Amino acid sequence: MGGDRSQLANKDDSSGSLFLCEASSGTVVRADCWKSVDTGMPESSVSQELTDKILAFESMEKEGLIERIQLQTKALQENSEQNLEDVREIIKGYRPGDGIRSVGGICRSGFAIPEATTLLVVGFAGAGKSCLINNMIRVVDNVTDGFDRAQTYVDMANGSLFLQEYFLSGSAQNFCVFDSRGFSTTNAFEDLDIIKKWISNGICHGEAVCRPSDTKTIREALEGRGRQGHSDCTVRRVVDFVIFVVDAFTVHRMRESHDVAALGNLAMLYKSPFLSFKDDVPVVVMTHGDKLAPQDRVLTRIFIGELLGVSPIDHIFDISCFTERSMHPGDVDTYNDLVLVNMLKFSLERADKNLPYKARAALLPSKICGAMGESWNKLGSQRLLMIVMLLWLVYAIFIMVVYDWKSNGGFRSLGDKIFQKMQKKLRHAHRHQYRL
Ligand SMILES: Nc1nc2c(ncn2[C@@H]2O[C@H](COP(=O)(O)OP(=O)(O)OP(=O)(O)O)[C@@H](O)[C@H]2O)c(=O)[nH]1
Ligand SMILES: [Mg+2]
Repeated sequence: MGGDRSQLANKDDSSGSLFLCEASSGTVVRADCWKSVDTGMPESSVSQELTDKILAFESMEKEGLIERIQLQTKALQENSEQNLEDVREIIKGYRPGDGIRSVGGICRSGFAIPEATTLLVVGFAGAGKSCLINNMIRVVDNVTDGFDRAQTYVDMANGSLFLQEYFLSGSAQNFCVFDSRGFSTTNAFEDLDIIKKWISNGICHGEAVCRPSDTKTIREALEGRGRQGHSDCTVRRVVDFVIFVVDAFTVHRMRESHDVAALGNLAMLYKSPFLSFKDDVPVVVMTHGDKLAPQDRVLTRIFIGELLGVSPIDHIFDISCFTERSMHPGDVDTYNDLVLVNMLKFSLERADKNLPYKARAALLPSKICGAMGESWNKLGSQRLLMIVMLLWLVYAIFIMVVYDWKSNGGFRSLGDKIFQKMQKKLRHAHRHQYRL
């Protein structure tokens, strides 16, 4: 089903930069709109703005935020084991569309609910996307080995080159996560084009992700590694929500060295309108935090929030990924795993919130049901009680009438009466004829 959801746009985007497409949220979006958002300004003023942002961050009052992050951490650490179990159960029992609320006069049946909710994991090369997916499998399936299904790379020059779909077996086939090729730190425009294609056309397992600037070695790797299967036989899925992975250690270094070009690319990619669903921007997962001193880790989280324009407390999930193939009891960090499942729960809720509506014609039954639901809600409890009592009264009268009628012979006696009347009329007519 995922493949035929109506909002998948026409694959042909060769008409140039200005085209219209229906994003997964069902909204028509101009493909060139990020240009006015992020690159409308000359490059030098963008760099200046980022330098100013870094300087402003250095002198910014951060104590309040640091304290709130520490409080949040402390609250999550308390009873983390039980909470982890509870959220894990919620995720395992998740069904697509669970988070739908009736809005705009449309109830649940008016939404195009997918067979499986699709979460796309994106981020720079080496940020830890594949590793995060392995950790999702580990935590949701509650296993200590056999979770390293996505290939991770130590060497950033290598890396994932294909879109790969993963179902977390604990969640049956109700939602899947897609691993993707990492963004390049040098050519964000190519990545913006790739994002546009993923969101407009949908994504499918095994699809190669090529860039025009790919070197001969990478082209050969794409060809060689992709030899076994063709992505055109796999289901094309609409992206329902995006998880944006950011390497805290690299961002910390970029900030310290005032690497405005790389930071600018990061912000530009994050702010691509194609990654957002109406007003919901991608959830941010901050990885590699374990490589930083605790103070730097919190500061980097706040800085990423400033750079991307999101709350470091509610919108950035600080998850350090477990990087080995199997886990020993001493390695378990329930707090970290709780943050991970909370992030998944948040993503699934946002995905459901932004599910597109069905086509206009299919909406009528849902509108009727929505209107009925609304008028039902409008009725006060007293009025409702009166209606119920009235209905009972009507029902009681009906039963009494039927009982009375039945005890007088019901249909049979009525038939007899009609028959007798007809006989009488016939006899009368007969007599009248003879008299004449
Ligand atoms: N210390 C630490 N290492 C991590 C973390 N997350 C990932 N890594 C390591 O970082 C390296 C890159 O991780 P990957 O998951 O392959 O990164 P990726 O984003 O999938 O990279 P591409 O496939 O190239 O786009 C691997 O060696 C991981 O083990 C983390 O939170 N902490
Ligand atoms: Mg990868």
